[in-house]
Amino acid sequence: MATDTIHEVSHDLKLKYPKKYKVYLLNDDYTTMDFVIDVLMNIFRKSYEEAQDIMLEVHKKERGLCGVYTHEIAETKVMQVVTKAKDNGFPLKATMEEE
Ligand code: NFA
Repeated sequence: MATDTIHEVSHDLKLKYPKKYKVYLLNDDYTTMDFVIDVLMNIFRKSYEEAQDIMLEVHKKERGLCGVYTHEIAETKVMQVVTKAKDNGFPLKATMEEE
């Protein structure tokens, strides 16, 4: 019966929204401002203007929000930051926390 079918479907399909995670860049004394802007544009897909604003926020306030992502994407962004920073000899770090 059609109504049974609809009932079954609505009972079985428990849609859960994935948790979201905020990714922050952390300030340090050694990473250059230009490199942080490069990271924000190429890993976090920000415009030059947005990247400049976020970089300055990190520089002045010790951390700045770069984006909000699902767990797997947030983890990947954090890894990409550390890898790119290490490759270029900078100690730049990123963190993630549940929204
Ligand atoms: N504080 C760094 C400097 O003065 C710049 C920086 C900004 C580093 C944002 C890390 C994050 N060279």
